[in-house]
Amino acid sequence: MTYVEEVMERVKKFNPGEPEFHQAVQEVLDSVAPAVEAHEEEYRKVKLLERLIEPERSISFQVPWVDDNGDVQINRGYRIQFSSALGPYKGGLRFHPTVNRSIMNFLGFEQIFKNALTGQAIGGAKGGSNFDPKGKSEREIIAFCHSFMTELFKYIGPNEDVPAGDIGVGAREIGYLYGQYKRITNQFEGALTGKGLLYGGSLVRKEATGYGLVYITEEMLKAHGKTIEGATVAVSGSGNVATYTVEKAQQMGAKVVTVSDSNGYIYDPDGINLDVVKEIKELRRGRISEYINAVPTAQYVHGKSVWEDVVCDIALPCASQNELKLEYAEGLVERGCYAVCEGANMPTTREATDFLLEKGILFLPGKASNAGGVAVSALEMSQNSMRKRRSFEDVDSELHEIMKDIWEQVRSAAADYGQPCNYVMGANIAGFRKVVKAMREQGWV
Ligand code: NDP
Ligand code: 2IT
Repeated sequence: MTYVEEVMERVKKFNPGEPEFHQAVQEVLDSVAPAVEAHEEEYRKVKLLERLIEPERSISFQVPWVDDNGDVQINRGYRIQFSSALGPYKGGLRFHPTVNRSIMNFLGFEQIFKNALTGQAIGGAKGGSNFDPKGKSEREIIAFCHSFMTELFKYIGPNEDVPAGDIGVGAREIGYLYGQYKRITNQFEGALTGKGLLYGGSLVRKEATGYGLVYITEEMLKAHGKTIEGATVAVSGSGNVATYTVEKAQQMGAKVVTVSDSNGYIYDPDGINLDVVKEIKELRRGRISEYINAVPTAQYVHGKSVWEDVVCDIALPCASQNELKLEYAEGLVERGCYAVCEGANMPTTREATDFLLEKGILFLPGKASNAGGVAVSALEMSQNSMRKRRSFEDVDSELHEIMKDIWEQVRSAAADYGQPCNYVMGANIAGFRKVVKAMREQGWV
């Protein structure tokens, strides 16, 4: 067995029943195998891969809270502090009923390499809870967030671990979490990012993941003699990442024809009206099906994924893991799609990814293409440390530069290993090389 195969066996043995975690590790290990081979003796000796696949610290805790009926509810909270090789642990919090150890481990593991690509000094982490914010009252959300932080505060801090948002956690939840952190610690400091603008949040953080996705998509397209201007783009999801992906794609001249949620999708042949989406999702916290009340010429398709029928040039999956399956990828390619760039984390299954690469579809993996969010989180951390506030234009232009730089790292690492169009390999190797170099320079601790 090769070293990579041995370590994959180990992941499965010590983390049984964690398919998403296995999937994320398998993809990284397959990509970095050639880079590992060249240094196999050294890496085996320092147990490099065994260490990378084991979180430095993994915390799970009870989150009791009282619902509006006066009944006590209980959820499980997590914080997986995966790697501090490059800086304080950094990564989002997800509140969604599907959250379990596998989802947390996969997200925390991916975050190590994504954060490395940003060039910012941030380690990798993830956290969250199986709490379902849907249908909860404002008071219940506050009660949950306060209880969650009452335990989490012990493990975080501006130089230790800095959580942010993810699915089900936006500026509202970060505000409630931050309020409780401040009460318990008596410190007004940058222990969370994605905060409100009045108390230490950064301009552009809200937009960063979506904007960054479109910036790097354009870099990749340019390198292949194409542009997003005039292209028909399909987006899935209608949350934070999807919304600001649509916004930037439209600003850059694309026609975006879809948005979705877990119930169904909207197809608007005239191009998505983003004011309507924001009104439904950000102001009213409604469902995307309501779009057709405001835009009767659009279509709402219930119970189906965007990827089942849409005709597009460019696909930007921005909802959740494994949403873009092989059969959908086959259909997309048949209907003329030539680029897929991931806004969500691991939205494309392994089979679909392999198929798209085989077909020569331009494919950017999430750990490169959605890194703009965490990159601006790091800029928020530095503004908090300096007690400084940067303008929208200033942060946006740095985000743009970071995404161009990520593209360059991904492109050149892929080329270095003789697979010039395999950006999955490029992203994994480029991130891996940085983490390994930092570990070596710190004496492999
Ligand atoms: P939001 O909670 O704002 O939005 C999530 C969207 O995805 C909603 O439209 C939701 O629909 C849909 N969705 C969630 N789970 C599923 C599912 N299992 N099946 C179908 N649709 C689903 O989250 P974000 O926009 O922040 O996150 C979206 C993705 O982007 C996630 O993969 C996240 O990890 C990733 N990401 C987020 C970053 C950030 O800065 N926020 C940064 C980098 C990556 P519904 O309302 O019906 O649940
Ligand atoms: O997946 C991600 O990169 C995020 N959810 C953002 C993490 C962050 O710390 O801003």
